[in-house]
Amino acid sequence: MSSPGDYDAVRKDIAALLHQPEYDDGSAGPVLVRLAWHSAGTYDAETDTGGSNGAGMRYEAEGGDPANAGLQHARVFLEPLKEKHNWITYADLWTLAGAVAIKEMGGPEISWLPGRTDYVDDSKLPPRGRLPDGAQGADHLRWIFYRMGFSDQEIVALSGAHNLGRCHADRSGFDGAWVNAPTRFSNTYFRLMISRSWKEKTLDNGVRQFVHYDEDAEEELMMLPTDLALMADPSFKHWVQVYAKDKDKFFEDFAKVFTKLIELGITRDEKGQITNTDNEKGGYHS
Ligand code: CCH
Repeated sequence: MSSPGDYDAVRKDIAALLHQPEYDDGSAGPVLVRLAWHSAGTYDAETDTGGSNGAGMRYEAEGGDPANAGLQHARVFLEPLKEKHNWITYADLWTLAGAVAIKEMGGPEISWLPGRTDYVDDSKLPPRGRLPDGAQGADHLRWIFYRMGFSDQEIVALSGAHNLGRCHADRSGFDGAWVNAPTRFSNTYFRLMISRSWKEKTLDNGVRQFVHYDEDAEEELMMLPTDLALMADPSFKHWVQVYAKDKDKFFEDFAKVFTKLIELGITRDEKGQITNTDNEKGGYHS
């Protein structure tokens, strides 16, 4: 147990749980970052639905979306922390875990504010299909990310998270990691995108992705069709080039845009208190 509001105690425990020698590349970090992103990336600005508030992924309607396959691993990693610090909401814990994981893996400091509730408003449950499909191209990326209010520059900066982790054939159907050191946050993803030649490959399961075999690497590296769409579109490509050259600029922009992502759908007063959650009206609690 910790005292309610002791987020530093939670941060410490998140940092300590990242080391998972038996899991993937030895770290829970990448899948925690993906959990934070998918919890928030359902937001729709026009209807003000979706977003990290509410932690709807605990329920089948959202958690069972095929786009969220595999994220139960992230939730299971965090469950002992939720028990220990039972005053924190899932919505805060998931977003904080992503922010702490990025920093612990060598990335920038992400500014994070608490206050999300686990209250789910049925009328605001996001429909499935709001998360991006890796098999698509630039138009799809714009359709998904403009809906949340992101610009082309922000789309590219956010995509840089693919410097972390890997695809799992039994989760998304895609397979492999984007970079050689997938638990170290860097701009390598952008550098490899530009400097290597990527060949189309159809996996045994029929899924199409792009691959490059690097002599220094133990395994073939990969890119999704959506990743390489960033190179095919002039406006996106500009930012890929900027971030490939300038790691500090990437870190700075990534930190800003990740904070924006985990704040989608949340309005705060000048003290930072969330003003648009209404626990009294309809819906249900966990
Ligand atoms: Fe992603 N991502 N992502 N992604 N993603 C996958 C894995 C990770 C897309 C598709 C996939 C973002 C944007 C996109 C992470 C962070 C972010 C996988 C493999 C697919 C497919 C899943 C599996 O098989 O386990 C597509 C399409 C987009 C479009 O833009 C954004 C934005 C972020 C965060 C800011 C991370 C981290 C992973 C690795 C997860 C792991 O388990 O290792």
